[in-house]
Amino acid sequence: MRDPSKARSLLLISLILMSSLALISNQTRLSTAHAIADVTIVTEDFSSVEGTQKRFDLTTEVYDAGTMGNSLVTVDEANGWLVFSGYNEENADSTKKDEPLAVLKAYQEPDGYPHYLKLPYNYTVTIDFSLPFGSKGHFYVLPRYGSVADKYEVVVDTDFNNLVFNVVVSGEWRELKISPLGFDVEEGKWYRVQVTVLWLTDPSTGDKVNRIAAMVTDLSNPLNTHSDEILDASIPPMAHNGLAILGFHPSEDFAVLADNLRVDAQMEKVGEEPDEALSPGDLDVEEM
Ligand SMILES: [Ca+2]
Ligand SMILES: [Ca+2]
Repeated sequence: MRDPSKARSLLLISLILMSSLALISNQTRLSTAHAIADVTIVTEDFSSVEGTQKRFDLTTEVYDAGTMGNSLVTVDEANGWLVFSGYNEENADSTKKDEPLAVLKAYQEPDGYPHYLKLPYNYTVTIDFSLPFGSKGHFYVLPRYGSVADKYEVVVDTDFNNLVFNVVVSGEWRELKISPLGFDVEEGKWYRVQVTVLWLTDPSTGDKVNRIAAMVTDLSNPLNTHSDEILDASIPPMAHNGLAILGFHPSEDFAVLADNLRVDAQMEKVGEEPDEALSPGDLDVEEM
C-alpha cells in the first residue's frame, strides 16, 4: 500500500530541487550577462622554498651594499612566509642600498629579466605583510615593473604611517602622493595591501593613463583601513608590465614578512593589448 506522506515528501523534495536548479541557472545567466568575473591568475602561500622559486625570481634584483648584513629574500617554510632582510645602517648617506626585490616570473622558468611575468594591463594584487617584533621596514608593491630603475612604487611607510605613491623612470625617482593612513602600523600585526592597476582613459584629458588604487587594512582591526589612488602615465603597460614586491628600510637594519599573494584579473583583453599569434605548436595537440 502507498504511503501518502512519503509521496508528499518526495514531491516536495523534487519541487525544491527543481526550483534550486532554476535559481542556479538564472544566477549563471545573470552573472554572465552583467559582469565579467575576475579570475585568480596567480596565488602563492610561501609554504615551500621550491614552490616559491617556481613563481618568484629571488636572485636577479637582490642588491647587497656595504660590508654588514646580507640583503636576502628567503622563505620561512615553518611559518609559510616570505622574509625580506638587509642591513642599511652603514649606508645612511649612500644611494646604494640593501634592496632585496622579489620579482614575479613566468611559472617554472629560470631567473632573469627575460623571464619576468608580464601581467595583463588591468589587475588587482593582494598581499599581506608584517613587521616582526623589534624590526623596521617599509612594504612595497611595485606595479608596471621593468627593472629596479623603471617601476611604480606603492609603499606602506611604517615610520610615518603613510601610504606613498612614487614612480621611477630610467632611474629618476619622483614622489607622486603621500596619503596618511590614519592609524599606526604596529609590529607583530598583519596588514593587507590591495593594489588595483588599470589602464584607462582619463576623462579630464581624454588621454590614456594608469589608475593605481591602493587599500591598506589592519587584519586585526578592519576599522583601520585606508585607500587612495593616483593617475599617472609615466610608465604605460606596453613599456613595462611586470610586478615585484619588496620589504626594505633605507637607513636601518630591516626585516619584513609577506604572505598570501593573489593576483586577480578580468580575462577580457583590453583593446591595446597585443594579440597573441597562435600556432598549431601552441595547442599541445599530438599530430595525427
Ligand atoms: Ca649589506
Ligand atoms: Ca603562508
